[in-house]
Amino acid sequence: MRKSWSVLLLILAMAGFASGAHASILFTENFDYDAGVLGDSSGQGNVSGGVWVHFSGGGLLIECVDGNLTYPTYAPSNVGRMVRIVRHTPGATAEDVYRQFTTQTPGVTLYTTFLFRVTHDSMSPDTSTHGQYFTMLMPSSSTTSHFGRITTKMGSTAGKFKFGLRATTSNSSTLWTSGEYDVNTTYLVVMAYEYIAGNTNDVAYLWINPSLAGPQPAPDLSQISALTTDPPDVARLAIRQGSSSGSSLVTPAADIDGIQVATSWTDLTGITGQPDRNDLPVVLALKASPNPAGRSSHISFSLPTASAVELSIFNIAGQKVATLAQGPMTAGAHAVEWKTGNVPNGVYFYQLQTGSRSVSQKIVVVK
Ligand SMILES: [Ca+2]
Ligand SMILES: [Ca+2]
Repeated sequence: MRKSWSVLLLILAMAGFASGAHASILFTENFDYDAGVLGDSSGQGNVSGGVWVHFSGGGLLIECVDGNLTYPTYAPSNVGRMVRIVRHTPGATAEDVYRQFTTQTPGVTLYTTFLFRVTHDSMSPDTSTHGQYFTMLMPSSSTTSHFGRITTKMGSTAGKFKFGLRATTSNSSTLWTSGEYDVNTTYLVVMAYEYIAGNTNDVAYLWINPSLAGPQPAPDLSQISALTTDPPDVARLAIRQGSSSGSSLVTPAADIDGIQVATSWTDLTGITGQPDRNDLPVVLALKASPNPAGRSSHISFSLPTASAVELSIFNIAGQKVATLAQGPMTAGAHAVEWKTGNVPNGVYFYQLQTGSRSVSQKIVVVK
């Protein structure tokens, strides 16, 4: 490659990065941390380096543990570890943590997606009104105002459970999925919170195992907020362990991985390996052009240091369909052509792996 092209590509790559090519993705979390306590602030450590903030409870802690959750139509993820919520007895003290993101004001829809696996069938009974919630959004200034609570309770038979959605604590009912889901199975969960100026008009939506490949599908559940004063802003995603004293209302043992918070449905690709910490090398500006691709597309990226890389293409079933580059590469800008050949039209992911880091993006093929 001529030097002028290298410089141009580097400039383009840096410009794309600096101008917020992924501005609508507020954060991606693969739990690329050491094993240990995720967010506790009272001496047990904080493997996230303060990215996750302890705000309530103690005793049973939310921990980063070995292993990853995967789901076929989510971008291939094998990055870092996953987080574990520990099942606990009613009334027990357990930890709650949040991760803060850029403050959002009315006029946006916040999409939260993650992989979720219940690992024990002891949880709130099917007769429970609200079950116990394990994740929600919060404002920048409060940990007691909650939007888009996602909750679980047992199903009608052993080994099954239901997902619930409650738009806000002002809503008297929790809506429940008609379908029942299996313990020890990984599900793709998407919750959207449509944040509209004015009171009692926000809407929460929930999808279980939606297709991310096309336009936003009809939700499994939706509920209009009954909140009579609009939230001042939305800026935190919480993971929470809940229990009510004297009852059996508890969050189940569960694992969570691959969290993404974005402001559009089309960004929910399961993009992995976005920098969780500043001290790890990152890949800048992974981009395909043109996208949608016809007969070919050029995939460009910039390496901050010389690295062994692997650039691969996956279909939405998570099967590798091409390896475009494999081996050592110099620091700086690179571009690799993908000749789409005889792959069918559809959605694919291009993934760049450097050491323990992996970054994926969506590409559409239309020939
Ligand atoms: Ca992970
Ligand atoms: Ca509103």
